[in-house]
Amino acid sequence: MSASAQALAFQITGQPVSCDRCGSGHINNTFLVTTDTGHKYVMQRINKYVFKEPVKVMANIAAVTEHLRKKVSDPRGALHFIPTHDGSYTHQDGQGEYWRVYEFVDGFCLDAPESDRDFYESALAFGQFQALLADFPAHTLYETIPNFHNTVDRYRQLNEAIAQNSADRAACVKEEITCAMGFEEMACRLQHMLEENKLPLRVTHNDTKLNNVLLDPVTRKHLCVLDLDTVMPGLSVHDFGDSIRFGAATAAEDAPDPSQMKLDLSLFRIYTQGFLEAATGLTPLEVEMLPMGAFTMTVEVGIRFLADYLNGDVYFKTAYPEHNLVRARTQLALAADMLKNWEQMEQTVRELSATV
Ligand code: GN1
Ligand code: MG
Repeated sequence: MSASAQALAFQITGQPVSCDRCGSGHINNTFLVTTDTGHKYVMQRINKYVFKEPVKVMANIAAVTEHLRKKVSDPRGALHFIPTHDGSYTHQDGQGEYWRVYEFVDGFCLDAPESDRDFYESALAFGQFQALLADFPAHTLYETIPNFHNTVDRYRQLNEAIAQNSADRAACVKEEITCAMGFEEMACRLQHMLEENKLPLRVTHNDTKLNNVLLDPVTRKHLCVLDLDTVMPGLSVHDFGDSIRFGAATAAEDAPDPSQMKLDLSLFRIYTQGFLEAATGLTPLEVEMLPMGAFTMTVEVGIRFLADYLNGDVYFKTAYPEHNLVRARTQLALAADMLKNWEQMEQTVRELSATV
């Protein structure tokens, strides 16, 4: 059955007249559905390989968006999911695939900041997201991907992928493996601090890429954050860090030449400013660990791309055979550049936290 036919399972207004692929996520398939009454919806097929329990993913999202909706003054400030005719937030089709639909909001997402202001807006969006959810009962959320940002476990998975070598690629990535192992001790420090209760568990987004922020087409101010699949208890410094990894970089996540990939310290400063302004209530240690969050998220996704390459590209969508390897190299290059700029990152955080 066509994608457009799936929309009929939901309580949408009108009959679908078009259903076009959109979005740039690495996991789900996204469509824009327009109906004969002019209503527009975003419909997504949830990736079952990644999300083993889509119904729990949607239970988390429904609870979180409901909480946000009560707090935001602009209705565009929280996604509005449409139930099926049976009153569920997921529809399972004849092939066993899971679908969901939310109200389209006119806005745009960026893969790279076009101005300092855009990036600052994304910092406000993710900082505010965390602040608005500070009083959400974190224990009621399902852990939809266990150990999602447990970097120690991500290294375990990398070692497993190396040992299994199921795609017979390990011999070609020795250099990348050595580089990744060199970062291990430092990249695992935050996880140890969490286990020692030095950092608080909060409700976090966990996938804070710039392209997961919707900006207003007229004012370019942030409207809301998208891609709520991984909203779970987590570390604030991880949310900060993933935004830096993706947005405060001089090249795209999958730039083919890793030598082009550096940390942009000026964008680092702008994001830090916005995040500290909006994510109120961070502890002094959380603030101090912000640079570590950036390094950790960069290494972590680097080793995830590397492990997926070794496993034969089963997790992330890829556009060509070496795509995951290219991504891994570029992320490891960014992590190395962060180490070169460590003192400046720490200095920036110290300076801005004293004034915000
Ligand atoms: C995936 O869905 P998307 O593209 O926003 C991934 C993130 C990675 C990111 C790397 C559920 O995010 O964890 O950081 O790719 N999401 C999941 O670009 O694994
Ligand atoms: Mg996304």
